[in-house]
Amino acid sequence: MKGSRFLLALLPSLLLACQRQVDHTAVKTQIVQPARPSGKVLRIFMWSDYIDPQVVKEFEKRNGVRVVIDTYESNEAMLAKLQGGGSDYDLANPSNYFVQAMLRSKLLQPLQTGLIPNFKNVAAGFLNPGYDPGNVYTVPYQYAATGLAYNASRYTPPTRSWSLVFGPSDTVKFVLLDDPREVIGAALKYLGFSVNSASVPQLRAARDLLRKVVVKRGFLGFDGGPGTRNRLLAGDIDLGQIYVGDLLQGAAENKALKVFLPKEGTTISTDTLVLLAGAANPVLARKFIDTVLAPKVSAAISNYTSYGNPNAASRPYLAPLLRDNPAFNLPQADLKSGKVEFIEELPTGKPPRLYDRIWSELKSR
Ligand code: N2P
Repeated sequence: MKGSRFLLALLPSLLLACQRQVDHTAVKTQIVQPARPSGKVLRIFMWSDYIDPQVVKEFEKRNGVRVVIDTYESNEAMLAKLQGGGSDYDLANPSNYFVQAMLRSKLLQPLQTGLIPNFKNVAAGFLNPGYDPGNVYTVPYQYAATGLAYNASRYTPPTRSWSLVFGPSDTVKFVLLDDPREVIGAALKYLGFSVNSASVPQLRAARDLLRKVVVKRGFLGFDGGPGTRNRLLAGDIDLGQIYVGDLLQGAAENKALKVFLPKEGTTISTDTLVLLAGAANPVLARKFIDTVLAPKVSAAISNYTSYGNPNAASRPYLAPLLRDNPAFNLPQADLKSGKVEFIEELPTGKPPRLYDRIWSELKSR
């Protein structure tokens, strides 16, 4: 997407959606005969809990290859590992706002979408995004907003606000995402600022707020999406900041898990698939991207993960939660208010350094 686009009109629907269970069985992918094994291994570095394992198995059988997927729970962890070398992945899965940083680090090679026939299925609103003009390096994979989740069997939030965690009260046990742009972004939103603020006074205000938050007795630390979901399921915490899809995966298991988008607004991001510069198997990697962009496969993935699907051709195969809910369809006309705001890359220089300093300080407490 170019610039910030927003979802205010979609909030009520998403709130409703967040209370519903996902039908993981709605779309079945086709079972295929195994091809002769080629000995090839496709290595993918991906956000955790972000693909239907059945899709991976079928790709392996159809192509006679092995697929190895290693996972991460933040863009920072992904980039640090790839910058550190020593990994031999073909594909990675950065969020929109990390694509340019990967390019600057010379980690990417052009995808050549002309070699990926199913690229034609990408919905118009996700084509030619500001973070990758012309889709030279990325295809959109899935997207999600971030919310506050709770286990209704042990806690009823008195308000649908970030004040539950950022306000002065210290009566609930909670965790925040182990993700600097999400945590600082949520604090900025709570204070009425943009999640992409590059204003030093605004960032200092967010820092001052977060300094008070991390010393609360109820603050039980930073965690990833799946970790937060599991702590909610186990009843270890009352509340957790979480990527909505990760929570909805838990809601399919336990109806007491609920999530809402706080009234002050929140973040959203698109996660992409990129071909790494050092890919050993670029042809197979493109084939994998082509497969996940096939309408039924793309739908099967999102039906399994409960994340937003940017594939126009998959819509007929999406589970009702994803197909009929405008929160997962991003109508362009509704993307304007700024309440739910796409995280974007920060301008280079002082603001990113301030984000880094705030995050190091918070994590060292
Ligand atoms: C998957 C989390 C992906 C959302 N577990 C992060 N943008």
